[in-house]
Amino acid sequence: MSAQTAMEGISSAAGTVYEAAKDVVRPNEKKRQLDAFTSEATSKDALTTYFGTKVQETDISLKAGERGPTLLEDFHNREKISAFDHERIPERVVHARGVGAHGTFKLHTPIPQYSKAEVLNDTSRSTPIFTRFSTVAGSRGSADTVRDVRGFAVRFYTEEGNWDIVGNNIPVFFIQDAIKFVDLIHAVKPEPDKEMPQAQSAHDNAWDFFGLRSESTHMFMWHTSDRGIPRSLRMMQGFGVNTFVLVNAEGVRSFVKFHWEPKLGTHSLVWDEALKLNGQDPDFHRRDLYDAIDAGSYPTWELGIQVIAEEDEDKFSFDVLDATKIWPEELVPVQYIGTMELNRNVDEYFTETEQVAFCTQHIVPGIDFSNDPLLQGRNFSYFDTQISRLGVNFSEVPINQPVCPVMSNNRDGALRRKIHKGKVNYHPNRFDAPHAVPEEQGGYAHSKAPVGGVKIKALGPKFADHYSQAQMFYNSMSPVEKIHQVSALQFELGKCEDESVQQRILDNLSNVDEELAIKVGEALSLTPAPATVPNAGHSSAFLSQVNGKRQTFTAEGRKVGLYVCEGFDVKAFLPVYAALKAAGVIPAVVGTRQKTKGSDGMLHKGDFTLETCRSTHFDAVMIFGGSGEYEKQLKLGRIIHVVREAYAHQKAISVQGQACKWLVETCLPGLFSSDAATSAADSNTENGVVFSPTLVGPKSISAFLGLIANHRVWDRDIESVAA
Ligand code: HDD
Repeated sequence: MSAQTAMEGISSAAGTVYEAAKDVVRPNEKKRQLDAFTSEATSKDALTTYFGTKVQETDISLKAGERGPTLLEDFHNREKISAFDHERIPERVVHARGVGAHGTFKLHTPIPQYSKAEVLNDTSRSTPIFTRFSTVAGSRGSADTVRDVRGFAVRFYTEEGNWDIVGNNIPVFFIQDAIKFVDLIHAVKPEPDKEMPQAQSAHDNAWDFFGLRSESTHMFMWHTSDRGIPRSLRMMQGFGVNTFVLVNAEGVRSFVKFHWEPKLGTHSLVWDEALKLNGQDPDFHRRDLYDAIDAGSYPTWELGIQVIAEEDEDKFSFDVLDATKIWPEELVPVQYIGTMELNRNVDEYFTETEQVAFCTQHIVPGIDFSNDPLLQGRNFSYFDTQISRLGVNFSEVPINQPVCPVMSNNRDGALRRKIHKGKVNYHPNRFDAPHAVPEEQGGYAHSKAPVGGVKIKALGPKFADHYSQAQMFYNSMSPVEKIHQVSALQFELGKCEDESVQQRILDNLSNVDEELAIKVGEALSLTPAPATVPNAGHSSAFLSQVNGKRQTFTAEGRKVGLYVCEGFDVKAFLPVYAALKAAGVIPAVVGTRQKTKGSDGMLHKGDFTLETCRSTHFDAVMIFGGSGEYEKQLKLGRIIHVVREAYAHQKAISVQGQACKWLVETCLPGLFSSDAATSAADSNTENGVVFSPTLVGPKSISAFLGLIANHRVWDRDIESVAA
């Protein structure tokens, strides 16, 4: 190919790809576009330098004699080391640790009454999606299961341009005004003197800030609830958090909050599990997402909207522009309008997940910004930060390119790829190229909204209420969630060293709930001040993960560890494996070795050994029996620990054959009735343990699936079992 042809290729690459993409099925648009930029080395490819010279030797550098000095003349050596030296780009200031996946969005309920956005009206479309989940505080290499808010950023590659909803798994934010974001993040990130602790809010500076800015109380109640340690990224709600505006074809504006509702329900780890997983599998969440997608168990979410007509904005006790407040679903129901499915893992982490550059300012006609004081600052910050991470031409990175045509008079800047032909780069010009587009033909026109007032550094009066929704959140929790919250706060504040920090938070907590503050204070040997804003007793039926109206209970997508030893009962094992798979469960076989001999005399390859996983990797465990010397193998401390730990983490357990008696007598003595292990009934269940002394019948399987679907055996007495 001549240089000229190559350049023409580059100059038209984006346009050609778009033209080609128009003719194919829509969900493939982004994939085809990315494929055009993708290369994969095969054994047929020659190794070359960046500039195409074939390389003869890449393992040994050029030297003056076999044992002589290395020569600078070796351009391949220098290029290789130099490229490596510059491999890293600045990690995100926040949300540095993340994982992304591709998917599609399909609308099922058009909303012309609220918005003229095509993506929210055309049900024939399948819009390509890229979603990135993240933690907030940790560095790029930190662990997944820390207590933190999770980022939930979704990009729609619409035919009208990119639309990004850059949200979290918690519907409210710590602060009300973007100017405080810098202080919030400085306070929460590792303390500046010793750069500790990593990926944790459990330190003086974070709680100092939360205490002094009581507007953060509502969000830290969510953060220290079970929401701060999600079971899976597939099992999280997502929220746009900020108030946006929808605009219909008549120009009528409505306030909107965006919601993502997971098909698998909203579930969490327990704290002991989260702590252990940080060491046992720091990639727990990203692995879980990749594995599920690879297994064809595609996670889905419903896109929901809460809408408040512009003229109704003053009808609520909260300010609709205040990001520290939810719009209770009792007052403003969520309307579900479409489904997002994540169905394709990335090919390369860096070029896709690391370089994706979300911006809250990426919106399309039919969507607009409200005066939410957090939002305008965000619109500035995201664009700005992408310039420092990726350079001013970050829009040309393949993952950031829209699937629709792009043409502007912006030029130059570092690493500009596109070669524009022609004479003009300004507007107006004698060719009218490119031309502005009237609103009725799809040009983005900012919606007409009245603006007034004097310049002032202040917030609306309702922003001053910092406690009523924090109270509502706590009041809405089930008893077990309240217990978790007390422990979480005792942990977080217990890690603070400055008593004044602890005391201020306790005093603020009194305004949420005096009893809560007293309980937390007990662990700190401190007494909270009496409430100045007593708990008004309001609650919402939609907030609890245990008994909330939004919750979904399903065994689908759950991981179950099937434990086998040498000589395991294959006849009992095979139907269970098949039944779990049929229910959408992801089973994993754990053996004492990589290959375990079964009762059929064959070697069966497992997914893990007792060394390579722990009970924490699974939602439920099942231990199989066998014949002969089998019981001896069950005496291994490691496998006994699997049962005790899973029991203490309130997980469903199933035992078969000899494992029944072993569980009752060796693993958990004194916790079961004497005939639990021997009763021949199909489906003999006690304390969330399903016993199958012979084969595992259909009733036992459905009892086990039912327990898995419930997420935890919440009423199990775990006091006597250490995890
Ligand atoms: Fe932010 C990243 C979510 C307020 C400034 N933010 C970032 C990401 C998410 C959020 C999910 C990661 C996106 C990705 O996966 O690449 N941020 C939120 C939410 C907020 C919020 C839900 C409250 C409603 N953020 C917020 C404010 C500011 C920022 C008020 C600044 C004034 N956020 C940033 C940033 C980041 C970012 C510094 C870091 C990396 C990036 O943008 O791309 O610009």
